[in-house]
Amino acid sequence: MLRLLVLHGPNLNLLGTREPSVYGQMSLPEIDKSITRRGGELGIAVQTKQTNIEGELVTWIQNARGHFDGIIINPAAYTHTSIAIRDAIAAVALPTVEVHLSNIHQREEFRHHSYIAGVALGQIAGFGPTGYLLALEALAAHLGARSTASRTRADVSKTPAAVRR
Ligand code: CA2
Repeated sequence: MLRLLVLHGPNLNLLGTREPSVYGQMSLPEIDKSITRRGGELGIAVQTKQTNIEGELVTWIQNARGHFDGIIINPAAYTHTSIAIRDAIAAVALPTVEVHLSNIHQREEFRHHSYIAGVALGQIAGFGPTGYLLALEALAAHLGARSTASRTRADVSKTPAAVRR
């Protein structure tokens, strides 16, 4: 069973209580429930966590190695400031999808740059909470394709060279 870690950054615990015109009406516990439910349908074990502290995100990313197959992260405002989170993602080398509820590229100039995008498998922005479900599907497809590829390589290497020719 695939294991994915879903991380939410600062202020996302306020979802559903303020700024519904930008971030929608769903609360974070509701979003987490829908991610976990979709994970169950896809055969993925999901763990979700939120923090307002940058270093905590760094530690959780570092500790993901060996416990998770991939990471989904909405680093919130740290997207635009955190070299530490970028370095942790690069160091842990787990496929990571960056998610934003809003379309950061249509918003203020300072939100257009992401320190995370360069080390992420991909970025999903502007689809609200559905973005997390799309990220689940994307990671499941990526990891499924990778394990099929490594199985195929293993099968090939077990086949005697004479048969392979
Ligand atoms: O669109 C996103 O998901 C963001 O990551 C959200 C961050 C923002 O700094 C990024 O540029 C884009 C802000 C999260 C704040 O969440 C709130 C939720 C409710 C009320 C106030 C803030």
